[in-house]
Amino acid sequence: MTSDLARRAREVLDRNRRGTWTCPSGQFYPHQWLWDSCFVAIGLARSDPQRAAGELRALFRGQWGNGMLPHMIFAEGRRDLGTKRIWQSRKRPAAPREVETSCITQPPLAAVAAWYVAEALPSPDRRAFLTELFPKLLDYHHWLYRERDPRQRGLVTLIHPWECGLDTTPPWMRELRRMRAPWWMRVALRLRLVRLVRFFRTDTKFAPAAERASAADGLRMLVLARHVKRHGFDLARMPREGSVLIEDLAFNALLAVANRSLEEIARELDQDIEPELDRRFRSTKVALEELWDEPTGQYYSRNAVTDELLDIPTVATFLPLWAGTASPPRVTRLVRRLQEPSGFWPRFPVPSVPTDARQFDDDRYWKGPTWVNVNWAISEGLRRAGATDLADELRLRTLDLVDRAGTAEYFSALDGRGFGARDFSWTAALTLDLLEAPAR
Ligand code: 2M8
Repeated sequence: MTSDLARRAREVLDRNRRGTWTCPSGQFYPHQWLWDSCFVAIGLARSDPQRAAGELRALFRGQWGNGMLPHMIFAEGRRDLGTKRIWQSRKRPAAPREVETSCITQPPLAAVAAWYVAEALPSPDRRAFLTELFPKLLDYHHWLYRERDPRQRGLVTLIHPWECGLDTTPPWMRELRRMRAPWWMRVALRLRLVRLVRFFRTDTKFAPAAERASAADGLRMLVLARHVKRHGFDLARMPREGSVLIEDLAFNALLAVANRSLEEIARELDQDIEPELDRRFRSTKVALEELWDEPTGQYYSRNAVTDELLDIPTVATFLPLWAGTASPPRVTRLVRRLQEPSGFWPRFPVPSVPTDARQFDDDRYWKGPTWVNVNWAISEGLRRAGATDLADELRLRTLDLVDRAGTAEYFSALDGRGFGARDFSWTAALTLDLLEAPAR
């Protein structure tokens, strides 16, 4: 399987290459996405470190004057009926002039990817690359803490589910359903007119609607995007009532990992992280553990307004393993939970929602299917927690899944069928990393 799988993965990445950057999928996702490009860079780091470095440099074309890295940079000259119109970034003073971007962010993996790539670069290039990226990465982390953790709780608050990467994950969708919808949306939902939204969507032209975000979830996300826009995409201006403000588990766990990468980069460059930022980094490690729920033995996201834990189980519960913040008893419980066949360890683990949960949906986007990027992150976490055998088992099972079903966007956890895009870049890129992992 190995050499053929690697060849197929490389072909996908070559087909999706757009000059210096790589789109997630030629058909479905023609633009540049933040965490997708980070995974592409990680996957390419060892086989093509120069392209991987270019992929990350291209992300900083979109960096805003205030430090934010946007979740999307739009490809030049692509007709885009839907999303570009929502943002209109050029109307924002802090947005870059040369490219159009979205006005929200996505999981902050840029420092993580930069460190993976740097480790693969020959030493003179490595230093130049890190010297160039370090101040930009610092600006981004400063923005995250300044703008998104104004109360200094240690956790960054997200203002839209598109920021969390696990877009339609059940806890977020439950919070969205609680939001008061405008009258026209209530009418549309009642009369089931939301199905009309499908006419304006491109994804359902390429994949069965059952595999994508439901029309109702999609409409609620658009309504929330308009709400966020009315408040300048600015957390400080957003009303506590009527907004959906979440201290997201996956995002903050990945932030803790990224903070550690930034510390590694600083050490490599003989630089210091200034004390104020360093204090914020430490506060995140502590605050992450406040998201643990002892009775159920899981981590959850938290509503930033009510302080309620959003107690629907999802795969995000395993990401703190990579952050390295969990105590040994918590690690033991998580590792045991991960291996339950009727929950997170069916035939093709790890489902985005456990198979025994009411919310589990075999083929729908982030509501059940297995995703390669999450498996990859969990396997990094297991390795860090010392569970190397299980990490390796997950690695092999993930490779087997891609070998059977191809480089799909996501897969059935029950029977391994591929769903969504078939030429998906992070599946291809991380397959390369998983194939090479024993050498690390
Ligand atoms: C999905 O999100 C975009 C919006 O950002 C979409 O639904 O169109 C998510 O899976 C997200 O995590 C991913 O980065 C993006 C591109 O692959 O697609």
